[in-house]
Amino acid sequence: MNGQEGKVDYKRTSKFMSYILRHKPDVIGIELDRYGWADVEELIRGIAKTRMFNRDILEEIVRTDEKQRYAFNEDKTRIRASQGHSIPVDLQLEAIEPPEILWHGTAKRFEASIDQTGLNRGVRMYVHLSSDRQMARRVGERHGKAIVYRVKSGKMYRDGFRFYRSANGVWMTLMVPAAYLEKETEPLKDGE
Ligand code: HQG
Repeated sequence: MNGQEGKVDYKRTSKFMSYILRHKPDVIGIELDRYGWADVEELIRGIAKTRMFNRDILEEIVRTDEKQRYAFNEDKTRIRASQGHSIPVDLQLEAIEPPEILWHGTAKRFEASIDQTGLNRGVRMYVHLSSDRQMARRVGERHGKAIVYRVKSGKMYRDGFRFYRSANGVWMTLMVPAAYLEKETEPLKDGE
């Protein structure tokens, strides 16, 4: 394939892009710089080796992504993922004060472990938290039957933990000790 044939599967291509830009740029033989940026031309050439891909498709994916996962630099010669990395990159985010409460959705089967050791970042650079409880539930449902934790982020901040907010609005911190977690038991009300 030369990148011009076949039908475009936007969802799968976007997932592949996430994988490249967050975890494994070497699958298409490219490198990210220390800030997580990939060269747009290199990315296009690399992805087009195995599937229909070109600049228009890339721009469409970036523009329509429901979580705004990708960001171009100013002159659109470089692109990066706004969060979710396992590769250690410097997203040049400043530590800022979080809302008093943030949310984390996860799988019910992780509950016992989380209750013991708190939230760990696992393979990613940060634990990801949401300001939106429903969004947290959806994140949890990716892993199976979901459970949602209420994170006392304001208290954590006052106790010296650092928080960052990604370009697409995801809150991030290195870890959440169990003492700052409460289980969300109330059913969702309209508008929450
Ligand atoms: C869990 C998506 C056992 C943690 C989302 C999570 C997010 C523990 C899983 C972003 C644990 C890791 C990240 C402990 C944490 N014991 N399990 N002590 N501490 N865990 O996918 O937060 O759609 O790496 O609860 O929207 O689910 O890809 O993290 O369930 O922002 O753009 O270990 O990915 O964004 O799973 O998701 P993940 P996550 P995208």
